[in-house]
Amino acid sequence: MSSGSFPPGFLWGSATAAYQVEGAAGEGGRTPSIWDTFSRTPGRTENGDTGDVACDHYHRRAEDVAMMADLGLTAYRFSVSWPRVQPTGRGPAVQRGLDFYRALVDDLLDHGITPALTLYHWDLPQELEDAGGWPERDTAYRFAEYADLVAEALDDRVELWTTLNEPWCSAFLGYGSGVHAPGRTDPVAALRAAHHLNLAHGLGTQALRSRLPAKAKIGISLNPSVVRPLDPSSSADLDAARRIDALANRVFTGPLLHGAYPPDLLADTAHLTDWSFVGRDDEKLSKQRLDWLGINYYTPAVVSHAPGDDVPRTDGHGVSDHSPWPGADTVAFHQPPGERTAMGWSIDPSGLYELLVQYGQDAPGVPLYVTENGAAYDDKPEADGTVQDPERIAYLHAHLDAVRRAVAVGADVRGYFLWSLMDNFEWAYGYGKRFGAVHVDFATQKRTPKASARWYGEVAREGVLPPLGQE
Ligand code: PNW
Repeated sequence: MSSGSFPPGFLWGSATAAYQVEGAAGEGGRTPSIWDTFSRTPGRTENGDTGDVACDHYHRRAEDVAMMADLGLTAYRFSVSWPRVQPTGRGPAVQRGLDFYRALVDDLLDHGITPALTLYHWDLPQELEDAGGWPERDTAYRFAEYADLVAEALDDRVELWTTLNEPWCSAFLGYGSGVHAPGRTDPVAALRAAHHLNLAHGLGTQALRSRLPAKAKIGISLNPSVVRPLDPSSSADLDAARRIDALANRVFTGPLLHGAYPPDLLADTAHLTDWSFVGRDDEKLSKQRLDWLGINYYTPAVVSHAPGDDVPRTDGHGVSDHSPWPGADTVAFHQPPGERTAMGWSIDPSGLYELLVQYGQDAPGVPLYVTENGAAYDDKPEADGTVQDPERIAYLHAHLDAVRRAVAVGADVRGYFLWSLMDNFEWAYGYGKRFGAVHVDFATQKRTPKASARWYGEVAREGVLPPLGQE
């Protein structure tokens, strides 16, 4: 039942992001991003952890790529640190910054690993934040310029290009609840940020397309919420789900796929803003042809209508007195019963299946990639040095099976990127949450592939999901 094969040419990858793995925060001309500023501010991250050193990937690039090849992985999704390439967010590129990514891409290609490059995984140059950040329109133009610089440097070597990773997190965790950098808590700023991220995607895609060869495929990675009403027979709960669907999903897919913001979103937030920051042609500009769409999935959301504003918030987005959901004060989030990961996120692979089927229909003809999926567990090395993580194997197995089932009913899924290649800086949670297939001892930087890494490598080599219990 759970065996079955994946399409030929399916990419078996892992993913990381620059700030989470690179370290070398002050080297090569790199200046602070909003995540440097945020993580160095007392109280913002668990234990005061920062990405100053992280996995030291900046210096261990070659061995990390060799390790991926060794495991049998065929693709690698990484992000470019904007302040490494263009320190102030303006002006010419720093060659030393570009050289690191050229070398990384060369190493990957030498090992037969397909590079998938993300331009923006949350590390905005601090100078651009000082000028107003994503709530300001200019940041979208700065992003397009930066996209052009990276494209010029790597055009012939990278085929899979991503403009933005999870703009929802950038906008609503960064400017709404403030649990992510830059830590602002202003619902209107969050909505403005969402819009300028949509615009940045449009302008950035145009910049990439005019620079890159036709074989380059340009997409975006979203983290759609699978929103479930607590009581499907309650019209109030259904309306709560509709509101969250608008704020989590359609605020992006509206402009990106259909060229317009959904009217219900504008109505739900009308008491906060008249959306006059949306320029006349912006929505059309945001809608560029997508060569592929990336889906990041971890857990579904269960919501209900809750009158009154002292609703407990267990939405799994970190601790804050401020909501990441502008105008949705009467929505409560519920923890579904059943197993959870170390993040407290419930495990539900059917959400991934639903997303792939739904986006296959919403974006007809657009190939899909699962650009992130994975789980954090409290992994510890055994006395013999191995790391046994049967829970992660079970998680991956169930979610890969969901991918396979979606493919079987016609979803055009071309690859899967496990989050993450290795344990790394898990944003506000610091180094305490381990998502890696490879264990990292942060005191020594020693990498140890966990049992799940071997298991996943085997799946990648065979292109087939073995029945569970055969690992
Ligand atoms: C994603 N949420 O982050 C990111 O793309 C990764 O960098 C990150 O390490 C990974 O998922 C695991 O967290 C998210 O609160 C962070 O809904 C928070 C949320 C979603 C995704």
